[in-house]
Amino acid sequence: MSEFFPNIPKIEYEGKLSTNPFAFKFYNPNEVIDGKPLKDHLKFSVAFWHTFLNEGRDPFGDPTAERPWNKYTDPMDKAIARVDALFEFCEKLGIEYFCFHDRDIAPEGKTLRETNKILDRVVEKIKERMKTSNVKLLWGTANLFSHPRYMHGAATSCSADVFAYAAAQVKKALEITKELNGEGYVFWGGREGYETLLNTDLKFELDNLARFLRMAVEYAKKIGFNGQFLIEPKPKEPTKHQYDFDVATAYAFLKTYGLDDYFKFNIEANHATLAGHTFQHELRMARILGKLGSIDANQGDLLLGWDTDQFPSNVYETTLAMYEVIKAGGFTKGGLNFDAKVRRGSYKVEDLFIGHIVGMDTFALGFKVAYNLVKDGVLDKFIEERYSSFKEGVGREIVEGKVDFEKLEAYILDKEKIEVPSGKQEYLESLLNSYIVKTIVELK
Ligand code: XUL
Ligand code: CO
Repeated sequence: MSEFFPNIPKIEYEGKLSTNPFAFKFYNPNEVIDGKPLKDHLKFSVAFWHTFLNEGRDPFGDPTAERPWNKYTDPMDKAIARVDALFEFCEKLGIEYFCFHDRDIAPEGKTLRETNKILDRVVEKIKERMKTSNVKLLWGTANLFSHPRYMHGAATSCSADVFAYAAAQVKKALEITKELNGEGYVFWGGREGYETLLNTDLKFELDNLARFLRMAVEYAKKIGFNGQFLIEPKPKEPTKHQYDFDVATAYAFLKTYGLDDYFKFNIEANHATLAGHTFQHELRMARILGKLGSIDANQGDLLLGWDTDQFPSNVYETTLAMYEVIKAGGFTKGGLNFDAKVRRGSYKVEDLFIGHIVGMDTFALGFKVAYNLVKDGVLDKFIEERYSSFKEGVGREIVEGKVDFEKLEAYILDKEKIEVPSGKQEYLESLLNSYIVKTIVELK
């Protein structure tokens, strides 16, 4: 079998003091924590589109990336080569999952029938490789945004033909996701949104989106696909306003249309910040709703207003993210998918490995810090104390529904001393820093 990355060794764990760019410093995949190897807590996944398709093109310049599969010129040969490269890449990094859009893995034909046939050939190839590998499918999805037909959206397009095309495309994508034993299926809004309300029937588009998702739920049931359906919120880009803006908006939509039982969320760090939230906020919202399904692991650049999809390197962020995941009970049919791409200037193949290594190390360390925070219960204790006035007296009566405005007025009207505890934000921030340091120092 041809080696696409002959100069890259199998990436091993060398420990926190290693300076080898091709080694893990914090990610020791088989280290058992809480009865489970670290790899199963984190469930890392490669995003096929960024690693095997992104070539460093931007609105101002041509592709920069050097990619070994580009030696193939025939689109089908290239598609098959990319599958071999994916398996070699994952195996060298010890990554056990990948995610893809239908259009990432295979070229399109003239009709959907032809396209589906081409897709089947690549799916066969993936199945073949899976037989002798630990690499599995985390989730599949359909690309309902690149082709010009989707200029006005897919399920929310003004064209019924486009709605039908998108439906048929998702039908096929569900079938192949099932065939490859995908743990989930993602709906990212793509172009489901609007540029201007001057030409948009907002109510009709939302109704159609709900109709579309209901058909997907029904078809999944019909074919016995048991994967988790995931909505991936994003507020803008490519459209000015995306309907799945953030967790709260998407949840209200699902509730309104009676679809909430069938979906969880796939939270992407950079999408959260575009929505004006922290990554932790979106994860927390999903967690308290019981809907934290999976994560698209990346980071944005807060100075830029678009989705830069950078590899995660910020331990503070990954600590807070993994805190939410642990509190949610960990991943079941979900994981950490690196929806991240190397910078245009990082054009060598080795940069693809380094990007993933830094992302994996950053999440492994974040997990370990978060695990210690949860184990010691320091934040829980603080928060419990902060709301302790609701445990007794009038606070308890409020919670138990035993008082109303009049009773509360009678209670407070003549009270001279009003109790208000300090929020101690600075103390908690220093505690978080201490936990990062303590965790690193105690690492073997
Ligand atoms: C776009 C994005 C997508 C989804 C899958 O911002 O994140 O790649 O993850 O369609
Ligand atoms: Co994403």
